[in-house]
Parts: sequence; structure tokens; C-alpha cells
Amino acid sequence: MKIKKIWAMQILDSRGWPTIECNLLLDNNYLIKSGVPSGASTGKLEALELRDGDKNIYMGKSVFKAIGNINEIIAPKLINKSPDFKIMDQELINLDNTENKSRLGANAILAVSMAVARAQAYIENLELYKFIGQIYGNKNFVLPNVMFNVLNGGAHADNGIPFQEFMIMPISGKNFAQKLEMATTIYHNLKNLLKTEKYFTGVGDEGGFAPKILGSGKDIIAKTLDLLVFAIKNSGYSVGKDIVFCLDVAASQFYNEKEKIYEIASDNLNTAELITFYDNLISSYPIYSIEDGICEDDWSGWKFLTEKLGKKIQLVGDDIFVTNPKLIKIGIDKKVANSVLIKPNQIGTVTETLNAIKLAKDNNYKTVISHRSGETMDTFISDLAVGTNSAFMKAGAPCRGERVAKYNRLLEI
Ligand code: 2PG
Ligand code: MG
Repeated sequence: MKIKKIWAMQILDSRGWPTIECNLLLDNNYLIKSGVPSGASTGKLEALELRDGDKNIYMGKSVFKAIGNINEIIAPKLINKSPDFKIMDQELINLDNTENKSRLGANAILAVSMAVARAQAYIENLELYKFIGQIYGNKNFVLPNVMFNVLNGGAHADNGIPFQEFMIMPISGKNFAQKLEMATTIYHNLKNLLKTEKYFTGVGDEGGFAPKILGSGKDIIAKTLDLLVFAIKNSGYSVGKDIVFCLDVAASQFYNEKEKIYEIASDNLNTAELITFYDNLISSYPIYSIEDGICEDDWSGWKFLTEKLGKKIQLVGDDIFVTNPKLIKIGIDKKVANSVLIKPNQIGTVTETLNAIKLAKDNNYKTVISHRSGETMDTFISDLAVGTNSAFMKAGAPCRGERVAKYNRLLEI
């Protein structure tokens, strides 16, 4: 079966900014779609998300150039060929021929890459996760442990909470459906608690609540975690036995480069003080995982963090690795972090995403498959997590269509 047509159009993401939907029509007229997400707290070395920059259209954020690249440059190369994402990803990489996919745009390239992988799975009559498993060399289809982001701060909410994501991870449920129920019950009880305590109950970009919590930086973090502890207890679950915490600090967002200081609201901490703060948090709360605890450029700070806390908890590298096998390799060699966040749009093709996962796992780094804060209804990452037997996944709160789409897909699988 061959590709009859490929065309892209501009759609909106969950934040109301333009993004790309790619359509791929096979010659039996079966239509395949893919949608590309977009980050807010992006790593400096991510592959380039091509935007038009014309202030008069969507305040500069339209993606018509990238869409034109799909329709006029990429599509003609792939039409009338049988979908083969490995070959076609390489073709896209060659066609772009830049280090960060800045010619065609990583958003354009990923949209096509995901559509081609889906088309190939369809032709081989396989569910996407099984097809990914076949390519990746995995037959062990276990659903990931999910980190549910129930409280938003940082770049995902305007509430002054310095850390970006406060996630709960159910560990005692007997299957994903039960864990989803646990997390969702806690989510609703958290809302009730916030209401009772007279906090704001609106949500942030990833569907977690975004209350304004006052105090010094360290106080805000402790108060936030205390709210989660109460919500978990109010739901009848045991903190630490049933539910553990995962944080995405997104430390690059509040690092003062010039002063070499982390500005956590009113508290200014140097690297050693910040790590001590984490250590104290770990002693007081069942924290399983900390993502981006140190700024993305500070490899020696990251190494220090790993030496201090790497045996106690999972340390996830997001902005520092940006799903890039070259950077992950440096991390492995330098013994930095012990886990890698995986976001396909940081690197731009399915092939390179699978390479990043393989490299991490072959070196005993766990993988956390991740959404972006700006999302579409595309559920590719759920299949990616199961197909590669990744231990963890995060896709936001158990609330808002674009987040629950991923969890509902896990239920289907
Ligand atoms: C992160 C992500 C997803 P963003 O930092 O891990 O939660 O956020 O997409 O804004 O980079
Ligand atoms: Mg992150």
C-alpha cells in the first residue's frame, strides 16, 4: 500500500496557540492524522519549533511556513511510496540537513514522522503500541506507572508557585485502571480541600489546580505538598504506601544566571543549598522523583545533585537532555541524572525518539514518556510508552480533554 497524499493544516493546541495537524491518505483512502504538541518551559537545545513570527497573525505564533514545508517540500518526496518510518525519518533528516531541524521545523517533521509510523502500523494490521514494540524489539507490553500532575506552578500557571509540577503517582493499585481511579479521586478531593481552605480552584496549563499560596519560597513548596498529603488522606489512601510524589522543579525557569542563584520566590539558594533543600523535602515527604532539579546548563551542579541524591530518588533530566541521544550519552558518561524525560517534539522524529529511549534504557536510565504543556488530542505518547515498555509516563492531570485522551488510550490498550 502506498501514500496517496500528505497535507497539513493549522489547528489550535490546548493553550489556544496554533500547531500542526498532518493528514496522510493511503491509496485505499484510509486517512491517518497526527497532531504536534508545544512546550512552555522549553530546553535551549530542543529541535526548533518553526513559527512564522508575523505579529499580525496569532501574535507571531502561526505555523504556516512549517505547514508549507510539509505540503510543498516533504509531501512530494513521500507520495507514491510505501510508508516506512525508519527510511522516511532519515529522508526527512537529510532533507532538513540542520543540527536542530530549523530548516523544515521539528513541528513539521514530527507531524509527518508520527503519521508515517501510524500508517505503517495500520498496513501491518497492528495496534500502534504493538508496531512500536516490534520496531523497538519489545514484546513485554506493560502499562507505565503514571505521574499525575495535580497542582501546577512555574511556567504553567500564574500563581507564584516556583516549582512547575506537583505530581502524584499511585503505586499500590493493582492495574492502571485502579491507579487512574485513585489519582482521580485524590484530584477531586484536592479541589474540595482547596475550596474549604478558600483557595482558588481554577486549573493551570496541564489541568492541575493553580492556587495562590503565600509565604517564602520554601514555605510555599511545603504548604503545597501538605495540601496534597491532606487530599490523599481525605481520599482514604496512605501517603508513601499508596501514593508517592514526583516533582518537576523546572529549575532553569528560576535560575539567575548572573548571580548563580536559584530564586525560589523570596528565597535565594545556591546550588548546594538547593540540594540540601531537596534532601530535607525527601526526608519529610515520600518523594520518588525530581525532574530538572538543576538548571539545564549547569552540568557540574547536576553531577553534584546526582552524587548527593541519585541513590535515594529518581532524578529525571528533561531540559538538560532534550531527548537528544548525543546529550543523553554525555549524561551517561558523566554520571548525571538516572532517568530521562522523553518528548518526541524535542528531537523531531519517531526514530530519534526510539534511539533516545534505547540508549537510556541500555544504560539503566529509566524513561519517562511525556506530553507537553500545550497539547492536542493526539495520543501517540501512550502507545510509545507501552510499546517501549517505559517504566513511567506523565500526561498532566486526570482532567481536560487533551490530558485524559492519553489516559483513556492507556485504558484502551
Ligand atoms: C516539562 C513539560 C511537560 P513543557 O517541563 O516536563 O510537563 O512542560 O511542555 O512546558 O516544557
Ligand atoms: Mg520538565
